[in-house]
Amino acid sequence: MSVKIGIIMGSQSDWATMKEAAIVLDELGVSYETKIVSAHRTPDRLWTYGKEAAARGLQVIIAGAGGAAHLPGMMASKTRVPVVGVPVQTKALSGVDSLYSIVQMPKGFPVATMAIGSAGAANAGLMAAGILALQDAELAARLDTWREALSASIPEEPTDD
Ligand code: RP5
Repeated sequence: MSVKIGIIMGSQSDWATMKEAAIVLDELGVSYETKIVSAHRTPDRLWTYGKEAAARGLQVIIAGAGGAAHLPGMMASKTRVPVVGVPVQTKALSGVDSLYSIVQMPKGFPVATMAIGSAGAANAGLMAAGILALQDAELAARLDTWREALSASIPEEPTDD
């Protein structure tokens, strides 16, 4: 069966953040592929990936990038496969640059933009799983269990430790 989720990122340096999406998908038993696809350094790779995405059976693309983070938006311009964008935190501008680069898409080419950094990457994994769960009852059950376990792990009262 073809892989349904692509996790792409602009650089090897993004993997420390983007692996949070992969960790969540591992926990949920969802397969995925991981690729470095840079809008600026490997534009031909971006174009080919976007051109082939739907025909290859991808159903969600999680795209993370930092700084002038054009990868998610450019990918959304090239494929109708839903793109979930992750703004990677940067040293110079703390990821606000990434966020603004990803979130302000023009009408017609949406990117579902997550929070800056690792929480955003983890949530991108959950968002992708939730989309697939619409057509996959077993995954839906695993996702419900995952969410219930997280809720159950939250104490009712704070402690000093
Ligand atoms: C972006 O530039 C990448 O997404 C990365 O977040 C940032 C820095 O890349 P490196 O210089 O670390 O390769 O394209």
